[in-house]
Amino acid sequence: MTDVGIIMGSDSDWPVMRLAAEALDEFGIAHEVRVVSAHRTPHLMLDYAGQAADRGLKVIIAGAGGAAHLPGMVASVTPLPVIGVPVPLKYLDGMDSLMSIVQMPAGIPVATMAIGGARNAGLMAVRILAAADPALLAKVRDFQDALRTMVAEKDAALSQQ
Ligand code: RP5
Repeated sequence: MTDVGIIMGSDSDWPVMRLAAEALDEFGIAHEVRVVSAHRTPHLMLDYAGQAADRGLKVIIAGAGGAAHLPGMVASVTPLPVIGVPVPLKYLDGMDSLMSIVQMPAGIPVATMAIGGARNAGLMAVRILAAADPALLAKVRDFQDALRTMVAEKDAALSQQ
């Protein structure tokens, strides 16, 4: 069963979006990866968003750059939670992508990550799934413990300087 759909407006987004896939892999979450463009393949986008829940997906991670309409448009069609990733492009440092995704009208939520924040998108999807999965929730707790340990070790190393 594939739980998470990772979609992006172009294969040029993959160097950023692969971080979401890697985070899901770390937690053993089955996912699919597709290029679905709001502007170049609008009918495919509508089909994908319209069928996602019935196909068994539980979360969609959508990344796009520039005039990044993909996450919001997908969220307007699917009842699933949509996590948006603003992909930084050559100009405007990703601010255009962020603004295109974050300011959604009331009623159509998109959980917008930081510019280039695909790893957190993957981790957010894990947390959403973990809310109804005690075994996965335990893995999230272990992950948090590992972060605390990592910081404590760095703190100890620096304090010995
Ligand atoms: C957006 O246009 C895509 O998400 C991508 O970030 C951007 C540029 O696409 P390419 O011209 O690289 O295919 O829709």
